[in-house]
Amino acid sequence: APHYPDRLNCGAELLDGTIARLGPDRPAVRDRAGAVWTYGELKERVDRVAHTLVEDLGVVPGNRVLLRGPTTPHLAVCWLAVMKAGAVAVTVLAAHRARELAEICRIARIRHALCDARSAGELVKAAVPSLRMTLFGGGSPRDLLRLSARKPPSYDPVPTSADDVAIVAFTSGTTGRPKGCLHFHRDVLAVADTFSARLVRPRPDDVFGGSPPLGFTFGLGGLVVFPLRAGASTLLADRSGAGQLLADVQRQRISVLFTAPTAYRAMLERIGAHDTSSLRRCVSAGEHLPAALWHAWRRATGLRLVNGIGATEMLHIFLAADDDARPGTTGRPVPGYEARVVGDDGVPVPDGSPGLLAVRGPTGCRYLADERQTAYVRDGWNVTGDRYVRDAEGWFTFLGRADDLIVSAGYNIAGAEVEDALLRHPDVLEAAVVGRPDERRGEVAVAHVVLRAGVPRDGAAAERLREFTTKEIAPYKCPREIVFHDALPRTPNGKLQRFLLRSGPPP
Ligand code: 3SK
Repeated sequence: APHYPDRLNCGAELLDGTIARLGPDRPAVRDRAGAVWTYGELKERVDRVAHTLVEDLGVVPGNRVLLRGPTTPHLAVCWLAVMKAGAVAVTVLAAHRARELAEICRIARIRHALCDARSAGELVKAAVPSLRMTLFGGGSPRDLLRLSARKPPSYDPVPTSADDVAIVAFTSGTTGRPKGCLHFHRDVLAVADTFSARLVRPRPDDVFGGSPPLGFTFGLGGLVVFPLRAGASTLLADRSGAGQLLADVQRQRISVLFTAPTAYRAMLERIGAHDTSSLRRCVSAGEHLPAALWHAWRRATGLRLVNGIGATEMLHIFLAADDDARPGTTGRPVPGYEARVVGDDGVPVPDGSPGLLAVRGPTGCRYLADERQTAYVRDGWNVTGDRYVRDAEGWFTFLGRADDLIVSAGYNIAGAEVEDALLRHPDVLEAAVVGRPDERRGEVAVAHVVLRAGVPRDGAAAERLREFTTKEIAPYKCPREIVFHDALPRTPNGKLQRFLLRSGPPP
């Protein structure tokens, strides 16, 4: 695991530290319109904003500052300025609605917000008592970046302790009640110095890009922390689907891509018309990556997806596969982390037996004032709520979320396995399998399926899938019912909301 000095400011390390190593003239951030700021230019903007935060807005070290907006270089400037000022960034999603924002502000006791002018409406509606809101990105004379233009171009970063809180990352999981996860300055660098340095292996000439928003730590790491730590550049632009992602790869010559399996699958549908030859490393996380998709991406691009699983609680990816990937498995512990499979009692189970994934390493879960802490961290191990099996060679295979296990007539059915089988059928674009209470069997498996464009949603399609799955997996695992959807319900982070499929009528 990496070691850091007692005094450490991650914002200063990512900017001033990188400039000290590689100079100020390398490209740092880009936008879709073609603007490119060098490291020197980025640092100047960040330092001017840090002056404004402290001198005009009254931000003091330790204050929690809400950051909200679509992915832009300006949002990254605000995040870095908050870090350098020794305050705590609480980056939320542009997709969060007023009720969610009010709850996050209440839990994290937020008094300052920096908000992209386009995302201000819901924050105003949230009516958070005594919140001081400052806009950026709107082009108005009150825009934070304009207000900062007259400030000095250099700011001495607050000498935070390595163990001072740098960010509070909120997760709603897939069930609703938000939890704030505290991460220190050293944690922010640790995920760059473990997962990124060891598995992504970025170079200063890389161009990073991808879809996760900066309010999801997958995006904060992949699109801000990892590129800046490596002296590379990053495209910071709002996404709207696979076509845009492919166009960005082609136009901006993206070499390191971060996105989720759903987006890789959607990109494959239209990849033919695009030049993806700039791609060098493609990271997939956020949900299970089926083997068929790993192979399809390899056939289309010649590249092996770097698959991984992370958690907001752990800040980033802790289990991943390098070029020696065994498609269908998630991978092995990222160097610096340990992982094992445990029973409900926390005791490790033998290889080959299913159980709960437990991990420990340089980052870990610290919920902000939440009683769920004791369930997540047991004996120093973070129990992530994912069901896994480890084989004798140390490869970890995802079986589903712990609460997604379907128990039917005494048989355990892992939803992920049934989904993989469905996804191998050429008609299927997306699949989610959940349990439904059943008088005779306790539960039965119900498949929620999005068919590929042009495939009629009729009885014949359902029959084809039924026949196909009985050939692919044991009959007791096959879905008893197949429901077709236009799209599956997902959180703003792209996580499937299985509880909505379990509980209600089709979305
Ligand atoms: O796998 C995830 O869902 C995740 C969560 C937080 C940070 C990074 C990742 C990949």
